[in-house]
Amino acid sequence: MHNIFPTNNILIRADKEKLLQQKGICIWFTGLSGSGKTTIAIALEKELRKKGLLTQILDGDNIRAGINNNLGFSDEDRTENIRRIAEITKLFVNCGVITICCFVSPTEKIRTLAKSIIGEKDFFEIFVNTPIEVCEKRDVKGLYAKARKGEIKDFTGVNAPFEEPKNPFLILNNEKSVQENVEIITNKINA
Ligand code: ADX
Repeated sequence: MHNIFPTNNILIRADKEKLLQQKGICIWFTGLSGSGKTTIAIALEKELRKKGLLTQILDGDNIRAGINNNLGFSDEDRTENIRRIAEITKLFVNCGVITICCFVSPTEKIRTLAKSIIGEKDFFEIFVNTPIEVCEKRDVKGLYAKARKGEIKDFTGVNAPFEEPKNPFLILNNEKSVQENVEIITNKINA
């Protein structure tokens, strides 16, 4: 970076957290498309709102429709997708916001990148461990059917890899209800 001088902490984070009376953290959901990341995130946001906590959801389809609309699903593009998202997340977290990220983020390398940008102590990785058979049966967006027909290449779980997280903060089971999973999360993060 030549001739670039980033300014840090225009107003310090602690001051913003005091104003909001909460701590900024990142809750990072990883899992297959259709695993339920966004559904759980929305229910979690509602629950945290009831407790007076300020949150922001960042979600794959929304981010890819906007700031990342020039990126596809090659390994390189997914890495750039997650890099930008992690930088955005860091801004929210430094503002004291509970930032709920819903991204397939299919590889250990990509998730490690996110964690290193956001900061290990603020990064809570939650694996939405819904088996591919269940995601494929749901197929809410019709993408699994397209991928099986060969109409989408590099589709995670079908013809692109998904590496299960090795040591996540939490693993969620799809046999539990959304509300039960929300309760597991709020208990674990002490919210
Ligand atoms: S990531 O791999 O780069 O983390 P991200 O979470 O942003 O993915 O986007 C995933 C969403 O994009 C999926 O929920 C799905 O709706 C859509 N999608 C379209 N093509 C693909 C693909 N080849 N692989 C995975 N998801 C895809």
